[in-house]
Amino acid sequence: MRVKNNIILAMDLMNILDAYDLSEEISNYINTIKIGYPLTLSEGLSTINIFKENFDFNVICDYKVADIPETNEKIADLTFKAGADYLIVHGFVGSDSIIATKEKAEEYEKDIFLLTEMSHPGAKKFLQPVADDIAKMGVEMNIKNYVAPSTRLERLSQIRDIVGKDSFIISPGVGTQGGDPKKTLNYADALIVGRSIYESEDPETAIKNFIF
Ligand code: 3DU
Repeated sequence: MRVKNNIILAMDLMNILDAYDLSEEISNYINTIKIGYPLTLSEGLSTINIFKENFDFNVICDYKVADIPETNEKIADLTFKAGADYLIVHGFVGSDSIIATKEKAEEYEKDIFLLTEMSHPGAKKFLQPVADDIAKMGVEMNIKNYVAPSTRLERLSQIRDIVGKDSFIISPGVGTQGGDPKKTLNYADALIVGRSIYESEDPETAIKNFIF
């Protein structure tokens, strides 16, 4: 995937009109957005196609899928059918659950991102101790795309070492959560940025702070 300016906008707005206006304002600077539960539960899966048709964005659906294989498969099917290019899947549920989403992605000629460690403080307790193993499992499964935190650069660096230089890492936590965008790009291929842009009075200027 080619991510323009190495920035993925986390579109965590609660209505499509605001999201559409923001997209118009900054579409010269980005070509990839991440949609999560806030927008999808507010406005439905059909929002995906609005961004595809009007802006030609790559759309990553951040549904942090974490269920049994049969349910994961249904979630993946609905998400890719709705037009998503990528689906973010939790790693801690194990390889069978991940395979279910990966195979479904392949049916649509799309792909998944494997979530290793999260960026918030609470992730240290349960997720951090197993994150290296999740990344190693991803490598064994031939997964190419990963999510890893910008808020703990030593962890991001370690995960990069495990998944290798040819894997694609996207990293949340820069800006509002405290991660340093420039240093993050020493290890990650693209930044995920939400509030620092969409809560700004001037999103266009805000986005420029993340372009190096
Ligand atoms: O903190 P921000 O507003 O820049 O948004 C970060 C986005 O990335 C947001 O959608 C959040 O749900 C997602 N995310 C993390 O912040 C941390 C993770 O480990 C995984 C996803």
